[in-house]
Amino acid sequence: MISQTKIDMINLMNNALYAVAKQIVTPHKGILASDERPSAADKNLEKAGIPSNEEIRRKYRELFINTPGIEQYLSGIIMHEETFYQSDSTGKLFRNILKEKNIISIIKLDEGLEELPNFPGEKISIGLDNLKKRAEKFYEDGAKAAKWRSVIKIGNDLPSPEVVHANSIILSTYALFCQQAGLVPIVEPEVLIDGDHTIQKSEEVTNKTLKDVFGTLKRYKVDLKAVVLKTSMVIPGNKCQVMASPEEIADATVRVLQATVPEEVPGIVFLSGGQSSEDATINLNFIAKKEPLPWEITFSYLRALEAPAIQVWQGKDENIQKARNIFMTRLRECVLADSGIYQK
Ligand code: 5MM
Repeated sequence: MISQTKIDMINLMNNALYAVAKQIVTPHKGILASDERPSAADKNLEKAGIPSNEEIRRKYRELFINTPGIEQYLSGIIMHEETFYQSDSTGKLFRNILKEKNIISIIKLDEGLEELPNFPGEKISIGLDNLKKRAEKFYEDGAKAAKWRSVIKIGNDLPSPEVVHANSIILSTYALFCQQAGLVPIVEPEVLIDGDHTIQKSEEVTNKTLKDVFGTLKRYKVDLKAVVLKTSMVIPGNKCQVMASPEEIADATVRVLQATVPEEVPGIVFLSGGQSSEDATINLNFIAKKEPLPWEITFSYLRALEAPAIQVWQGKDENIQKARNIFMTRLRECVLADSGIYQK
């Protein structure tokens, strides 16, 4: 029999998780996903003409984290382990800076993607080995939530139900270890934009994926009140000849979410997934106009928030102020879109 003390402890821990999950989706705030792994960050910076190394990556994170006033717009920042243990140029740990700003430190826990043998072109996310220990350590060091991304690729005969389900099991296992360690799991099954698929195909695949993810989370007894969903919007592939209007995107996205996401889930955050900054903002705006919805919704963008500022920064100190102004404008625009009142 479980003792009363143990029951009280479990209740205390659950209530703490619920409070963090709610804080992540605080109305009129969003998330900055600044969590690419070092190799991906280097690639992005180099694409923008900035030769990269560990120190440049540190400066790149500092550019955003030390922008004055971000706490008005951000409830959380997702970081890679490298950033989580880095400091700004005065030696202050990034995670302590966030704590002072009342921004939640969210740690990326997946360790990337691996092609699954016998399923060419399809990937599962990896990193479950040692997850228990890593989750506990990050919690001890101040993380309050975590993020794990799986990808679902649309193509001829793709995705296969097997790979969709394998990713659901992995996401559910991750979510369980997180909650046990005191971290709120952000569950991110990203349906990729790559391809010539139509919005109808994207809707069908997103629907199947989210059904499978939530069915599995339930079967694994993950506490859905302490889960945040990070999802793609339902959009046509980036090589599709037929465009979709923001209204069509909002309709299809909300239709899928209403059919698949249980109401006990406190919030849904959107990734930008390769959309332009402008499209990611306009589409969020149209989705937000469809309120009231049973969950809080907001943004959790990487490229759509950071890309315009990185272009201006160019790795140079003299451009920091200008880049930060652009970043603040992007945050303001996304927060307006999150309320459905953004105007171009
Ligand atoms: C693309 O950035 C993240 C993945 O990085 P790795 O490939 O290095 O693991 C990704 O998880 C990101 O946090 C989200 O997808 C949101 O980013 P976007 O740019 O889609 O808004």
